[in-house]
Amino acid sequence: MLFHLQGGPSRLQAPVVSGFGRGSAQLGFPTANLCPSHLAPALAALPRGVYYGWAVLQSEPDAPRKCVLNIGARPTFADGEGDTVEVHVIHRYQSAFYGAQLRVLVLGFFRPEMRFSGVQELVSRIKADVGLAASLLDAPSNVSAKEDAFLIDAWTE
Ligand code: RBF
Ligand code: MG
Repeated sequence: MLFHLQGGPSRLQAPVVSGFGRGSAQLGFPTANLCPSHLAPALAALPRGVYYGWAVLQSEPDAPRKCVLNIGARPTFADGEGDTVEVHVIHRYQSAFYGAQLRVLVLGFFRPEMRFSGVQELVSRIKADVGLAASLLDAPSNVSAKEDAFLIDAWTE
């Protein structure tokens, strides 16, 4: 189906590290930055771009949440220090979760990363990404992906 990853879902698990603090403050889309060194093999199969899937926090293992991800260098901003893996969980959390372990089942690719002419243009596009992810993840095949063993397996660190 359109948007689905060619070789099936990708599975990412890593601790959340601190980012630039910009996602939340400047864009209104907080992102959990995943520690890239934990992800090397999985990332090799994921070109830079925007993806969607399910995210589970170790502290709430029974609550998969819809998410969008950006993998890349954030070319809209000048301070790109190499690639990051940033997950925006579509849920209103009360606080940041640095240090937490996060699992992400990446189901599909939306678009390549782009350089926008300004923050407003980027924010509008992220809103569209989030809306698309929210509705695609209600499709039966994506809902059933919540049962993927990777998401429900016991957590060992
Ligand atoms: N940054 C870009 O420069 N170009 C993009 O196309 C882009 N797409 C994004 C899509 C989503 C769904 C999210 C959550 C982030 C995206 N970002 C993009 C990254 C954004 O610039 C970053 O989250 C903030 O700068 C905080 O590091
Ligand atoms: Mg972030």
